Amino acid sequence: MKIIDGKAVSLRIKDEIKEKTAKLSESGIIPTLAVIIVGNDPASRVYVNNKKKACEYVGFNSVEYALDESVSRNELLGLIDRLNADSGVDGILCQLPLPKHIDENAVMNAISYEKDVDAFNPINVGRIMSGDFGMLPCTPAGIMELIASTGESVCGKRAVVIGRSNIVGKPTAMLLLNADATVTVCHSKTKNLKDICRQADILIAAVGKAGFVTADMVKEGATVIDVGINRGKDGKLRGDVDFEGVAGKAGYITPVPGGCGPMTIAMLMKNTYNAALRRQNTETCG
Ligand code: L34
Repeated sequence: MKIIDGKAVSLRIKDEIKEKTAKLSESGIIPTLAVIIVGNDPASRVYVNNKKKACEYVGFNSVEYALDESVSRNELLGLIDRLNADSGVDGILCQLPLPKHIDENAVMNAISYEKDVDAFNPINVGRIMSGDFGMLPCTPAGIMELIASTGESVCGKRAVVIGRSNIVGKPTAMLLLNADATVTVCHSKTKNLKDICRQADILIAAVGKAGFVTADMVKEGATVIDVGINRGKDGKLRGDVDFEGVAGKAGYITPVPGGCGPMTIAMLMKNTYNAALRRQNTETCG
């Protein structure tokens, strides 16, 4: 069994972006990410801070908009409109989850698709469905990088994704399909989940339940990607995979922390850099 080191892979990607950013800034363009955080969710605070640190590391500007839990939908949409129109902003990210009184879909719709570095806007979602992979959602793109880092080919392999969320399960299934895997998506209503998982050469756990995937659900030698980040009462992070049990059976496995989390952030840096490159092209073309 080999542990896939998400921290190391993400650092390699960030270092590449750092180098390219230094070159881009010679033409006067510093990639700029606007990060919106609403309320006081402690986990969101950690993730947003990690994103800001990554921006600093690669040489981007980041601007944070910390809004009160009670912010109205119109105030939030007004801020997004201003950021959409601000030519100095390349990427806009509104950290999820949002408070219940704000419709997340409306917010994702409002972020201009060109600045949508999460790729949650329906235009970007639709592009992925139709085979245009220009802007990829960060966690799924990070998962594909982690699989690629093993050197094992995805082509023709049987991939099983547990979880069908819009931000992880569904887009990850599309990316695996595009890489020529045979993909099955499982969820809470799936019958014979264990039997299906046992057929997976690549098993993606995006369930949101600590230790959900146990050794009896894993094929010998499978690549197991753990997307879960569950915070226990003791404050310790646990993935969706029972790491101790599954590690003995998997060929490759990602840890939590240090697996998909850092990769999500590295791919955000990549999307923001690419958005800034498009700004450079527009500016030089007048
Ligand atoms: N808009 N909302 C938007 N975009 C996203 O891409 C996200 N996501 C998810 C939650 N909401 C979002 C994230 O940023 C999950 N997520 C995320 C980002 C970073 C980390 C985990 C999840 C991360 O840094 N994880 C570290 C541990 C952090 C800790 O100590 O809690 C890790 O090593 O896994």
